[in-house]
Amino acid sequence: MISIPPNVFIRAVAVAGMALLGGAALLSAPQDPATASAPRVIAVVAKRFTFQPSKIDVWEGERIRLVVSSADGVHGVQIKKFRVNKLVPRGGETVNIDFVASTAGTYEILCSEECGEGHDSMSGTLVVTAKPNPQ
Ligand SMILES: [Cu+2]
Repeated sequence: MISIPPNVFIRAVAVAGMALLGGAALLSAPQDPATASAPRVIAVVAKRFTFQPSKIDVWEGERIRLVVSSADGVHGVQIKKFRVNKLVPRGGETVNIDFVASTAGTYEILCSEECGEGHDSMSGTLVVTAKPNPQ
């Protein structure tokens, strides 16, 4: 029978343990911010009877997060093409609206909550521009 000196055994366990820790650290390493697909965050304020900004420009395929708050009463944000329809409460609390601008085009941003006399004319514009082909 081969006997292993205790100090060698301990050293082997320590090395194996560090290798495991190293592997785990690699797996949980944060993504490079340049390649992470974080959404583009756009703050929008809804107020009688406009959205500000009234025109939002994004690229086709971009992940978008609208962070919407109301400057007065309850409003709604609707972009039919991207199945967006969310209430924005009174009081300034923000609502996150996440979607992917998957198709190029010009789309209406509508208020989906009856908010007063100018409600029917309360709209904004989302312009989704196709990315130029890389040559
Ligand atoms: Cu409205």
